[in-house]
Amino acid sequence: MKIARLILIFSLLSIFHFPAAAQVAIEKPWARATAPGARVGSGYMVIRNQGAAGDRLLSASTPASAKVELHVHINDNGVMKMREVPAYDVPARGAFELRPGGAHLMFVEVKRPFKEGGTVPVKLTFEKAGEVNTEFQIGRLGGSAPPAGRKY
Ligand SMILES: [Cu+2]
Repeated sequence: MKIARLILIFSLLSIFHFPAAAQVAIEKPWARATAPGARVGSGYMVIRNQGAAGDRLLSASTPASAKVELHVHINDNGVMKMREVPAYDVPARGAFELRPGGAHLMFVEVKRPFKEGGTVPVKLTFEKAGEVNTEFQIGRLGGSAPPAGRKY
């Protein structure tokens, strides 16, 4: 009886220790450098979901700006506009890509300019994977691709 109970406890523990965060991987997180006096910055990455269930990025935060919003670009009668969205859907065994001209993290009220070569620590909160901490590498001002020659 006692052994059976121990086995039960251990199997329950292994369920709770299942590393949910390992289901989501962040690839090439990077942000554009910001001009002196600029109040907003933007960040990009690829969110890869290795899990069998879809997940959602619900929010992001950083000590480097007052807040971080999830933005998309939409074509409004030929005019590209940014919109805040409540979440990004990351499909099961798929990916969601943030890139210049598309979805991006908007750093609002940056506390000091983002300098090329620096990093921005960002905490991402997913519906299923929970909190994932990552570091955005700062690339060129107005750059359109992740900074080259950097390790991620
Ligand atoms: Cu934006």
